[in-house]
Amino acid sequence: MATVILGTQWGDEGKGKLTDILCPKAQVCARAAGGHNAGHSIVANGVSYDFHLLPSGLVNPNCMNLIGSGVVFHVPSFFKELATLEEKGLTDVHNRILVSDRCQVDFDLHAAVDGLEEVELGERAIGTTGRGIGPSYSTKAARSGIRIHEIFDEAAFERKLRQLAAGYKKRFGDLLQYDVEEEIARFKEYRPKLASYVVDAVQYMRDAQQRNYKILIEGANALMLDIDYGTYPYVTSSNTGIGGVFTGLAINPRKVENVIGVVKAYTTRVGGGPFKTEDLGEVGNKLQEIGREWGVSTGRRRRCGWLDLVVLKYSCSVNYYTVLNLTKLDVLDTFPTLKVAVAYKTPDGQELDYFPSDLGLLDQCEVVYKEFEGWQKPITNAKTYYDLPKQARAYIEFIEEFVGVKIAWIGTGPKREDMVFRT
Ligand code: 2SA
Ligand code: GDP
Ligand code: MG
Repeated sequence: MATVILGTQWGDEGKGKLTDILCPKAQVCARAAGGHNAGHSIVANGVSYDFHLLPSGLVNPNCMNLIGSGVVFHVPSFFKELATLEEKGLTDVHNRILVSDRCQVDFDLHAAVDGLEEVELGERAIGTTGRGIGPSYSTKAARSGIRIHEIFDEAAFERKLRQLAAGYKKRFGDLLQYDVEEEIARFKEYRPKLASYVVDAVQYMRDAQQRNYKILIEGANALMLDIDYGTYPYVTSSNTGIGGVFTGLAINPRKVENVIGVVKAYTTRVGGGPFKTEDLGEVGNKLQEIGREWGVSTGRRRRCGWLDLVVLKYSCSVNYYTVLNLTKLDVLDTFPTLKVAVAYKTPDGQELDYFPSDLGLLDQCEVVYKEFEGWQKPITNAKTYYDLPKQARAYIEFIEEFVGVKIAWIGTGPKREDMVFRT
């Protein structure tokens, strides 16, 4: 059986923390999409761990971890991240991580191109993480990308990489600061080191499912950054929603019993693009400071604002979450009043209760808010649902009713223990 954990908003909802909490029940923790643009922070046993390319299941000593075929794989980040986790005291990490041989390789070439494409966009820049994610998925779709298994055919690998670099050189000329021969030399070192982690992930997943292993799939980024369903073009370049799970991992769809949507109790977004409830004043600053809203991979300040239930309802309509995890509710502890977006009003007065595909129309809309009384007391020590103040419960129950999906977990602090489970 499998459980999928997905971000419902623009990322950084706290997917890593829930993955860590559910891992003891799983034999395999897998990533299906994205790359080292993800940033998942976990606070466990007094230590804080950051994950980018690797699955968060590595914190759990009994869990095997798989990087699925839909991931774009940056080789130096893989080794660096494993070394950092070891320095922090995680043991046996090298024996608990496997990588699909069908993953596309994310080269430093792709990162150089990512930067140049952002410069070309000027004011309309996406605000990418600069990790080469867009160019890696572009070369994959253009069929000029290189997969992990190809690394091991040295001559063909070198020919393909030189060809890829030459193509980009034609487009960007001297603006492209990239030495393909240096990258080729680095791969001579990576090649033997990488071999032991690489598997045929289709076979691996089939065996795991035949053995009835419990599989936990850790989503990266979030639905509003999905290449098809997000705020295009201000998105990442993978399917971050439920679709990406099936293309990125050969999993039997009938085995997926839970799709958990992780929802931050307010909204954040890093990078450019529409964000209707963004608050550029006191509320936004307060959420940013109390919530410690900085990017885990790039250290960028996250934009902040109230919870947007139009977004959440739309996210439910694409991903069909079976339950939700509301996170960071404690960040709202000191606010006397809270607001949530319940509709968008068009210039002709029509109320939209759905998220429009047309960003031009979205831009013209005003947000319709509903206000709530704040609870104004700390909730971090709550152990059960009824330990939460009644105003917090009213907030939770309104969200649940609005989107029609049960909130089964409530995050009340960054630590593993800071989670209220509701039966
Ligand atoms: P990219 O680099 O091509 O995937 O960027 C495209 C857009 O996707 C956004 N994006 C993210 N948004 C939130 N969190 C992400 N991960 C890191 C984190 C980000 C960081 O957990 O904090 O450290 O800055 C992430 N990754 C990609 C990105 O901001 C662009 O809007
Ligand atoms: P992810 O990308 O969805 O895994 O989320 P990130 O790790 O990028 O960002 C979430 C941040 O909030 C991390 O620093 C977590 O430690 C922290 N966090 C997660 N859940 C909670 C919570 O319920 N309360 C508070 N205060 N922090 C939380
Ligand atoms: Mg994150």
